[in-house]
Amino acid sequence: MDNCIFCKIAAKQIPAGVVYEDDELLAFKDINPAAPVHLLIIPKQHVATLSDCTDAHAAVLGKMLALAPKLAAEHGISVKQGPDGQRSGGFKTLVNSGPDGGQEVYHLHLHVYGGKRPWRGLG
Ligand code: D5M
Repeated sequence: MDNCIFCKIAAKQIPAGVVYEDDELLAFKDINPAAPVHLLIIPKQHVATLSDCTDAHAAVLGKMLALAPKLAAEHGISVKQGPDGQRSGGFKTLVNSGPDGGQEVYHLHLHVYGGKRPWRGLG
């Protein structure tokens, strides 16, 4: 899509810190990280917002969510569980949708945040 910054990243027209790529998805480092690890997972095919998604997008949405724990593992932010059952580590996933949802870039993206807290502006 013309003038979509994430389409341009997907098309390699502008640089990004790409951490994963396949036929359908791209993941890259957020340019303005709010946490020590802050990644964005996007579909290569343009869809502006989660509100535009239909049942036809269910597979790619599932792939986006399924990629998050794989990237989390690669970046050292998986949920870990000790022998006593105590969990540590972990990450947050977030999709901002529309103005009231805080969306700034209108190409669907899944944020993945993790690392030592506090994180900027995130609960
Ligand atoms: O978040 C949009 C996110 O996109 C925001 O955290 C900054 C990030 N961003 C914007 N431009 C770039 C480029 N060029 N590379 C990497 N990251 C970028 P939202 O959910 O729409 O509020």
